[in-house]
Amino acid sequence: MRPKIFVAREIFPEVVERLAVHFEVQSNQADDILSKAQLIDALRGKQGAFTTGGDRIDAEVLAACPDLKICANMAVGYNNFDLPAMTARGVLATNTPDVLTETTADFGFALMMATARRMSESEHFLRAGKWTKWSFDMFAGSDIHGATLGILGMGRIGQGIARRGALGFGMNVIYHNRSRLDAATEAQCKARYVSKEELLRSSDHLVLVLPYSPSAHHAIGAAELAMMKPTATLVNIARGGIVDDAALAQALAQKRIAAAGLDVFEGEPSVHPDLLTVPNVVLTPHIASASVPTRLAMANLAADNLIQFFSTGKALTPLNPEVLGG
Ligand code: 8YV
Repeated sequence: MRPKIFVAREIFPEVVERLAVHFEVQSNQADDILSKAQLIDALRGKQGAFTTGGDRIDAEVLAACPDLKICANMAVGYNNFDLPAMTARGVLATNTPDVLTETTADFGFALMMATARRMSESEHFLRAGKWTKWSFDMFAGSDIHGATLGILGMGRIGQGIARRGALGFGMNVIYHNRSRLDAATEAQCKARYVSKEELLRSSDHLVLVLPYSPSAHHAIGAAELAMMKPTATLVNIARGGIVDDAALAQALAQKRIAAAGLDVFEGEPSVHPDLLTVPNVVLTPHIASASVPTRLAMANLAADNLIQFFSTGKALTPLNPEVLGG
């Protein structure tokens, strides 16, 4: 009998077709947002799950779905998984690293530029019919070239942003990370390791690319924002919850920092109402990895993990390989 899998959200039809060659597939192509009870109902009796970042797999779901052997996440981040609970139950978790690195770094850099050069704010002004004359300081922002780029979280995507800044725009790149990079990688990225405090105090443009974990919750709050330059910009392409959105909205309203660019939000898809009313913020709906080729590569990698696992007992990008045994 073919293994049964559930695809939790709508994905590319050709990827569902690929999966259907190997599995009995139930797919949420209607793209309904499932409650936990509905997710459990759909996963009961399934051996595999194709999930996305919004599908929470926790101890309760695992206990209710004892047949589940693998959850393949179509995302590099996996804070929707309770990984220790999955490991304890022998459920394999996989993610989609590497295939989205450059696309996401492109977007982080673009969001930083849009923020520094006030692109959203000025477009709204133009669309509202307010552009009646030239003026010397109309939407004058800050420069990217030659500025100090700070990166908090220096994994693959952080390194991609550092390379763009240093090699493409002559930026002075500093970073802070749980662990310092080796000298060769630092040299490749032309990045200098600094303390978190120095990063906050010295960055002209600070980009957040760290994974979410409880210890990263509100890593940027009122106290951290107060250390930043009043001319600085902040970009978050990592996860909602890393920034205290209420504190950020207040800092932006009071011009304690110049501007922010946010692709991720606490409690998304809800957005803190104060962020919707401050002008000096560029807001995008969690699309940093959203180029068509990259989203297809992510979906195919998640599918490949399911196919490999059920045909060979291995996976391409396991997060808890210890459950696979020898
Ligand atoms: C996804 C992401 O779009 O990969 C990640 O971690 O945040 C995005 O690329 C999102 O998680 C949906 O799965």
